[in-house]
Amino acid sequence: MTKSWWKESVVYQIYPRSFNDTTGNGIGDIPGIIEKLDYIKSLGVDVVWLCPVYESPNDDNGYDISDYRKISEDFGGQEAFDELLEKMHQKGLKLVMDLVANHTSDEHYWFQESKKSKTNPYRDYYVWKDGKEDGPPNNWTSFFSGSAWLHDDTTDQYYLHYFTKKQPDLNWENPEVRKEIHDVIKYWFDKGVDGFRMDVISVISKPEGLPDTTFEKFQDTIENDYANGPKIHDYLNEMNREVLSKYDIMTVGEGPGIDLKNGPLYVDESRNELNMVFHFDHMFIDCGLGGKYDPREFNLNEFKEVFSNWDKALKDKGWGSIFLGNHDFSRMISRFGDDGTHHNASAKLLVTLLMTLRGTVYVYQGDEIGMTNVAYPHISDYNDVETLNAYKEAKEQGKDMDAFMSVVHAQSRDNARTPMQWDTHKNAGFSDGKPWLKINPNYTDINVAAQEQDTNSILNYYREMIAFRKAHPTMVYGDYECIDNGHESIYAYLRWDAEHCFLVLHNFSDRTQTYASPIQGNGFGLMKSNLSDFTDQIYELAPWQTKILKEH
Ligand code: TEU
Repeated sequence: MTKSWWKESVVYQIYPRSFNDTTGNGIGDIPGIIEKLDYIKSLGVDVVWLCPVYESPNDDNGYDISDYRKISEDFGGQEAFDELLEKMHQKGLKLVMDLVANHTSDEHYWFQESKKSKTNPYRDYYVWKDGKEDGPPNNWTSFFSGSAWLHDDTTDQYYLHYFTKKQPDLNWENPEVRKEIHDVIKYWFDKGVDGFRMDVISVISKPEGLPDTTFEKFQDTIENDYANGPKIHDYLNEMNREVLSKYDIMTVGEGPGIDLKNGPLYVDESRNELNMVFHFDHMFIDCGLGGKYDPREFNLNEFKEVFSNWDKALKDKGWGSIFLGNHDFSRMISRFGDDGTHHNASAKLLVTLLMTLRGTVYVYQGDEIGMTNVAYPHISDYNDVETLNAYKEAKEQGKDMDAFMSVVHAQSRDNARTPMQWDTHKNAGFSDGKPWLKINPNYTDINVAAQEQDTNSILNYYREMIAFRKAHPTMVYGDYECIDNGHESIYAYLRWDAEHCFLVLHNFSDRTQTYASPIQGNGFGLMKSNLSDFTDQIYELAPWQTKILKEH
């Protein structure tokens, strides 16, 4: 296994709108990040992944870019960005940006030109098609509800949009488009940016002829028409050859449809495509076939299997990404932990899990203080376009809207987007003005300032666990094997290399559990736990207790 800085890194993800506002306009900004650099550094992380900060009309909060080379003035503009990059590098932090290249904003110059006429030089930058019998070219739906096509009167054709209608899909078949994107990547690398997280990269290649799809095909990653299209690997290979391979940077591709079968193809080192991918096998584990708004009960054994299977799939070729939350999902503690009675213990258990699995670890802002889901009473309090569209669709379908509201509470992306809770001052210290999204009312209990003062806090435990991972390369590169015989509440695994062997135990329940170790002898001693009042019984786990044992 080759060693790399990005394999050993812990990445901190910042959703800039919600991080820290220095101007009082209610929106977080880059100077706000600069102000918190010492805080970020104090966590012990190595890399910051910054969600989009480019010029954008913000139909999807920056994931609709109108100029790839311009930093939005809302966030402080280019000067602020240059200062951020310089100061981060001075502090030994790397900066990874978001590349949104499946689509642009409809306000991007390319699209403005493209829609003018069928002969415009930019026409083929996007996917335009004639409709069928007074309807769209095919039956595809957008990821954010409704048809994936919008009719445009000027030329009487439809354009494809996988996401909102203000996010037209680029036509990657067109070599000029690919060249444009390569140039954008080069532009930022030449400025010193240390990598890219590539938004929905799995869907950039569209199937030949754009045929109608079926629900059955949609459920299958191989047959799926949206993702892993016929030329995806050619495009990534070309991008790697033309740009990525020329820089010492990291890449992580994101997207629906990446699974155990095709995931390794993206990251196999001998194939020269990407370093890592984000798959969503564990992130949709509590969703039914209907997706995010079709809830299903969480099952710990299925969850464990996801981690075990992916570790196995990537161990000889490629590298994994370990994460439990981001700006698109509800808060990890509310989904996988206990955000009530066992808030402190379960937040610590989850970070112990993150820091003891093989792969590059990603921590989402606010998780380091155990920020939780929010439950706004009114749909008008929500901002996220995915939530609002799903609500509208459910209403049109005559669903029980009270029941639907509780799914919104559990699943809305806004759960993860509520402003960062810095202290107990007005607006949790996030902004002097009216925040773009309401603050979670629990900020008086859960905030950075309080946790800085408390040696037993989640925040200080995150710091400890990040330092622990850094001090034990076995946690980064070592082998992994799950050894809990399918216990319904315990997740236990070994991590080992030639020198060391660790046994990690997690109790995902609010009852005391005893681990039946299949390993003979009593060779393990306790190294670390999230609870200080543990018993002498090494294999006994209090509710939400986690233990790291080391072989003598
Ligand atoms: O999300 C990709 C994606 O697949 C989403 O549809 C995701 O599955 C969904 O939000 C989960 O409910 C990326 C970005 O991370 C997201 O914020 C953007 O809205 C989306 O792409 C479009 O750019």
